[in-house]
Amino acid sequence: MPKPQILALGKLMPVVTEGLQAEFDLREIPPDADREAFLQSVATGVRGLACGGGLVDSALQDRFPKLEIIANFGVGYDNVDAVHAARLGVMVTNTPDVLTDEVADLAMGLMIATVREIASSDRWVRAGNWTQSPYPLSHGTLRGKKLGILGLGRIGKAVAKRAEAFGLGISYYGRTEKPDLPYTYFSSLKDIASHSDILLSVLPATGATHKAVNAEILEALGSDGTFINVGRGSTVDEEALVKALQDGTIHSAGLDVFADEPNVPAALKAMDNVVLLPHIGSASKHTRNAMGRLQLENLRRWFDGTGPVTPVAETPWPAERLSL
Ligand code: 8YV
Repeated sequence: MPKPQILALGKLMPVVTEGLQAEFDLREIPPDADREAFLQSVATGVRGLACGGGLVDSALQDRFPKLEIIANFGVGYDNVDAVHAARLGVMVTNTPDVLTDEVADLAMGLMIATVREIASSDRWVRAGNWTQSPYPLSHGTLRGKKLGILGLGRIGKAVAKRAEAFGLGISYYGRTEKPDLPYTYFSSLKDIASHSDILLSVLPATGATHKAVNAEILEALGSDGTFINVGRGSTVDEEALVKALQDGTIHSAGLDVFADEPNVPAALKAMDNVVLLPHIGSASKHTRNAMGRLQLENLRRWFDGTGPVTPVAETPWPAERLSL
């Protein structure tokens, strides 16, 4: 039996490439090749896509008549049109759980770095300012503060658990209330923003969350408020965020994700009350390797017939397809 043909899209972790080379007929777009011509040449044979980034929209999916599975690297799969895949009967998998704690750790670090001005203090020392005078007292503190978490999924819960240990009052916003959890629920984004000192977003990118954090929400957060984002950049109106930071509508922000990565607005780079990270929530060797192993395992298990480990909600397994 010929090995199933898998097409690599974007950059894969070495652990994934090595596994795919050993166990599958792996096709990679040569760096100097004409992408279109290459895709055309493999289109009729491809049964699986291993995605390390890039859009897998309906048009791309339609090019592969034998496509069975799209194995995405990352818990977020907004780059994949999973509804279209479901209609085609194509399985979509992601890499949840293995990155939860890593991202939650980073969220806490980013929050503390922003509120206690760690990055700007570091710049202060390097610039030689300490020999002239002590660093000014930080405007913010976590002591006695209220944290509002947008999106209490796996990562949001892991953030909440850590924040409890820091003594923060915790509330959350999401589609549904989770009565088994000891945190205050808000069904309105504006209400949780008014209630919170720090608003921390783990929201995924969906039609419903697009630019959900807008001027009105930032205004509700208020002039002492801090906004932290480790979810997706598209969930924030970035122009409104820049303006809110510039005119003091909110106090500070810590951002790991942006609307147009890797491009970060110059206005944000110019501000000292903003901590900017290059989307590194899950980016340790340990965790990225674990994500890679899970991506590979999804492909293995699909093709050996035992079923994917982590199918996304739109393509449940084993089960009936969602009726779309
Ligand atoms: C990754 C992420 O950086 O898992 C996600 O959804 O945002 C990150 O862990 C990204 O998917 C890698 O391309």
